[in-house]
Amino acid sequence: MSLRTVLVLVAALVATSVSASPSAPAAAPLGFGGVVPVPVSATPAAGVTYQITSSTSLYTDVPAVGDQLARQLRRSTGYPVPIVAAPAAGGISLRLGSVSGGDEAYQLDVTATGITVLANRAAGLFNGVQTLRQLLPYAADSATVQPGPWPVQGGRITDAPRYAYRGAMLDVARHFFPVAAVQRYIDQIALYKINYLHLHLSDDQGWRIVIDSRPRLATYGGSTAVGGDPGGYYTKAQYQELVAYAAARNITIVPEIDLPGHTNAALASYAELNCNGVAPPLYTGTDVGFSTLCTSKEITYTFIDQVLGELAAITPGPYLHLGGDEASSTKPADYAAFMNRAQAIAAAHGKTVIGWHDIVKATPLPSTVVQYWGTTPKDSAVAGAGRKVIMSPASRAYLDMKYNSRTQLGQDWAGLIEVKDAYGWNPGSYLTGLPSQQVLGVEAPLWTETIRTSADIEYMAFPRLPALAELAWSPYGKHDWTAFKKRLGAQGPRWRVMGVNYYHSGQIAWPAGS
Ligand code: NGO
Repeated sequence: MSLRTVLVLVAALVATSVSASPSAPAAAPLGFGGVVPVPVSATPAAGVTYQITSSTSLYTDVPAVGDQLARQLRRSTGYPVPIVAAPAAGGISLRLGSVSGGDEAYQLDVTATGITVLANRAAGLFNGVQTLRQLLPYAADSATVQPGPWPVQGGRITDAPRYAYRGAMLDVARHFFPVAAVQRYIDQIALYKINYLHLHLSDDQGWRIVIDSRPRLATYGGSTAVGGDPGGYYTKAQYQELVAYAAARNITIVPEIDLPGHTNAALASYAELNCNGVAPPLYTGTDVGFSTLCTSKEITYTFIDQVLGELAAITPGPYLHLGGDEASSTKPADYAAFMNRAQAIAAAHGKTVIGWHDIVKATPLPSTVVQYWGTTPKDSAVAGAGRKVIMSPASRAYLDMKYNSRTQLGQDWAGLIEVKDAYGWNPGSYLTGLPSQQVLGVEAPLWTETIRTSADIEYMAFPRLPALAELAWSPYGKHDWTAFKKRLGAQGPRWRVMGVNYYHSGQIAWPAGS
């Protein structure tokens, strides 16, 4: 036997005895310091650790929520994680009960002998599970079996949202994203307790939802995308599949039909919608403000009634978004009269209207929600409208803005938005003169003129979307850039495991290898 062979054998023996030794230090749990959005209160129990093992079972009062967690744990740990009919000692329990803070609140208790998530409603249990996922080792988010171990920091977290509306928007009109791509994004944003996904379903460049009474909208109006890229549209069944997929992840779909501008795809599909009765060609550029429905024709309102009626019928959520932005080819008086009628039509179909903030130039219904997308905090018309407001200031919340001048994707008309800029504002006091109780929440829109793939979506959304999610969820008293940077960095290894293509911002100290 050569000296080299002996050395290799000795090394192998040492390695075996070290890994088999009962005194080897247990892997440290991640701890409570890496959770985004930061919880209202998180109290670790020093030295207490729970271990997920091959005998861990799961009890749940809400099967849909428990099944998702069990499936994820089975996938990555390889353990059976059976769903049991009664809470078992040593297991994980997701239980309905009473906690303070409303439907979305939860309490998470981790002891050496079990994990319990307690909530008033399914939504709260789902939120608690998202927090638990972030306490698990990164490998728990893997799609394949990993070696473990699976320690979880002991202690208690109590949590509830600051705002009822925590949104993301995906523009599926400028570029079309198939069902699977939208589902992938839903999975990613659900981890950060986003509870609304606004789909921008129509614009000059494409119409993306089947309307049975107006079939050419999808088949012709949906055939194009920016730059001549492939078009596409959702059948009603596919849209409903998305609604259900989102609902299972505590996310309500908000469909948008942008009116009366941003309508070239509709105008091209039906000549009668044009004042001159002539259909324009399909459009694949990126200009805005050139198209308008013919506000003086009665057929226009029949059309809107058909579209909104069919859309409302397949949308269980409370909102219909009517756009209303950049209607610069519509005369101001026509715009106001048109938007007022459009709101009444949406209301007649049982839905609450959301409009981009341009809608304050019409007469927003008392229930209409105004979505602020400006770049200056001094917008007195919006602040003074007396309506609920969703905050999406373009210079902070637009995920299509570049991070810096070298960013390949995106635009810069509202400025460059590094992670610190996305995080560094208070939605409750941003708009001068808007009382904080009028703020319904925060939404992070992703317009897709330059965005073509899931990898592109992820690069623009991560890590800014979690920053905006924290503004929407966490109490402002917890707002702290230095602490947030650390929490955000802790997401990097998880995104790597999940295959999320994120921007490695130089502002964040990403853990090695992430
Ligand atoms: C604007 C415009 C959209 C663009 C987007 C690009 C709103 C509400 N209307 O935002 O059509 O796609 O900017 O950043």
